[in-house]
Amino acid sequence: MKTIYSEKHIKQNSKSELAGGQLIKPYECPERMEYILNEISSRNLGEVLKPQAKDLKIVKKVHDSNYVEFLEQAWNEWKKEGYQGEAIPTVWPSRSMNSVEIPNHIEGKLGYYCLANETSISQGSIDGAYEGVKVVLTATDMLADEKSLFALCRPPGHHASRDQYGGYCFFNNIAIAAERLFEKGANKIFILDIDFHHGNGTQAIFYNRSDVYFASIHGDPKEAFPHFLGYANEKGNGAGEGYNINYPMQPGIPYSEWTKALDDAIEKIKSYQPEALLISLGVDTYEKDPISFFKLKSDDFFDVGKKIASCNLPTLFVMEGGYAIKEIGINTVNVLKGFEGSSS
Ligand code: OKP
Ligand code: ZN
Repeated sequence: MKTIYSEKHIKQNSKSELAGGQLIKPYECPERMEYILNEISSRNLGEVLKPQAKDLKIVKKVHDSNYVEFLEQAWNEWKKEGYQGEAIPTVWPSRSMNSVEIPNHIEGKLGYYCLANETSISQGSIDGAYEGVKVVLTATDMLADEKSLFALCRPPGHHASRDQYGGYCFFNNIAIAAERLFEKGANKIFILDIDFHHGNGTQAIFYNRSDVYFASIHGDPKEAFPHFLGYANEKGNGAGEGYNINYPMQPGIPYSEWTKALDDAIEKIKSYQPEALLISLGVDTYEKDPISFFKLKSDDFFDVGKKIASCNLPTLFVMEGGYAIKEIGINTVNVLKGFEGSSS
């Protein structure tokens, strides 16, 4: 399987994440990519190619233009205030303040466009996020000639909605892939999100549509980020009703439990008969992940890939989370090798 990767993801190199009441080194860090690339090369997964130049106008089909313009200016506006640290919001339009006005001041804008404030914006954050978009567009355009591809995106994308960032995500890479396939004439796409966290952004973007079926297996939002979306009763709306399915799962579950949800999702894929399958591939379901609570073992990831392959569809894997850095490469490549038929 070919991998598309841009070393320029490094432009997103924020130094701070607000976690546990402290500013810590972000879990979502550039080194994650090094471990994955090393494993791809040592196990001969396939070629690693740079992204091609792509027209980025498509970003504004998935995201609101005012959101994109906000992101492009946010760091400059923050600096102009003379603030010394990275940009972190401090105030939100929360339930008791429901004005629809968008503030002018950067403090207000951050609260308007941000859904979770572990994600600091710094110089280059958005340039880094655009690299992820180039990677996913290049991979999507190659899917016509390849059975499967790996878009090694960083930063991740599945928490970003049309007009909100957070959970380390700015642009929703996998939603942009789906949009690109529609531009090229596709009629039905299935997105399966196996990251530990609910893909709230992807769900929200396609919630009213029947031409994108979204399924997500994740930590129960009662117990896990993003906490305010991802319940089993969210089934889609209007034309989209019946085309969204969530599998919230309890803390501590082993692969034997988790994979029952995967089996159910695979049945949904087979009966929907999409033209392509897009996988939000997070390996934070791993037992040693520092911010998650499932108990998948490294060897289990082969079986995940094998089951995905049983759908027999053009398949694009898009990298999302995974924070047990030493094992992130092993776990990711195990999924991709499992897809290709290996079990060790
Ligand atoms: C991004 B992706 C845990 C706090 C969680 C944000 C997690 C973002 C995950 N104590 N903070 O889906 O892997
Ligand atoms: Zn995650």
